[in-house]
Amino acid sequence: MSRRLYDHLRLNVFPTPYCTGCGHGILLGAVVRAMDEATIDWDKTLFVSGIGCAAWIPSPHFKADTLHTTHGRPIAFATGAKLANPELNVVVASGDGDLVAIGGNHLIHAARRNLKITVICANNNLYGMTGGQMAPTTPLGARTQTSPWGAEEAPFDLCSLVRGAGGRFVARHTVFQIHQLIKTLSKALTADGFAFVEVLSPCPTHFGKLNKVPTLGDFREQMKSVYIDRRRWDKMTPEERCDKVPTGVWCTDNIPLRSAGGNKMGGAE
Ligand SMILES: Cc1ncc(C[n+]2csc(CCOP(=O)(O)OP(=O)(O)O)c2C)c(N)n1
Repeated sequence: MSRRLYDHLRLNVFPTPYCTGCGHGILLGAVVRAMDEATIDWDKTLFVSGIGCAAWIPSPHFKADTLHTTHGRPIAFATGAKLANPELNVVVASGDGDLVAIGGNHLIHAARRNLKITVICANNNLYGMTGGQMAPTTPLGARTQTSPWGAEEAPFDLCSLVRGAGGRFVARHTVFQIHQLIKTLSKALTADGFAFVEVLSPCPTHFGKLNKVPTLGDFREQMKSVYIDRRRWDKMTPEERCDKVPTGVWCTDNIPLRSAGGNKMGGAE
């Protein structure tokens, strides 16, 4: 990272509390670089997070205004801040458990309302901070502390969920696709509407040790084979897609708001 960017970090709190091989530190660096690339004014930005390992990305590490809130509620706090001061860049950075499990309802309604905030979801496929329990993002068959024989329920496809709810800028990358990730984050930070970026982040401590991906290198190989660029995905057959997940950007800035439905269905003019 260029020395200039260190000015945005509270260097006295480093090293981060993250375990060896955790992807959250890579994401932390990517957010700082994306802020710089998008020339966002740090003094006009508020970072909001909930509770969990990922929730520690902005606070205490960023030298910025940060709201470290309660588990599942960062989007609710972010909504209040944005409505109180629409000029503020409001950036939520937190975990999948925080944003999609306990906080899932806030997420879909913020997307539906097209609230102009940026939500960065660090998805490590489980609840990391509390010991690695199964989450609604745990892949089918994956072992966790609370699914020792493998998860029996299908996970949410977070990007499809947010797109379906009305999110305008929706994207997914792994922390290993670092250049695309920084570029996408910088676009999400300046998107004209609700922006959601899912970032697949390895958790060797809890996920890796139970699923034969014990090191960051193992995760890189595994993620490279599962998470593929959506341009490749688009050309694949349903059979080829079955154990793959597309990455990239789904931008639906131009979709019309769904206000005409009432008339078509015989509702009031
Ligand atoms: C209301 C409430 N329920 C549960 C908890 C316990 N809790 C703290 S962090 C956490 C999981 C965080 O998981 P995630 O958001 O995926 O972040 P990670 O730690 O994996 O980065 C849970 C369940 C809590 N603090 N508050």
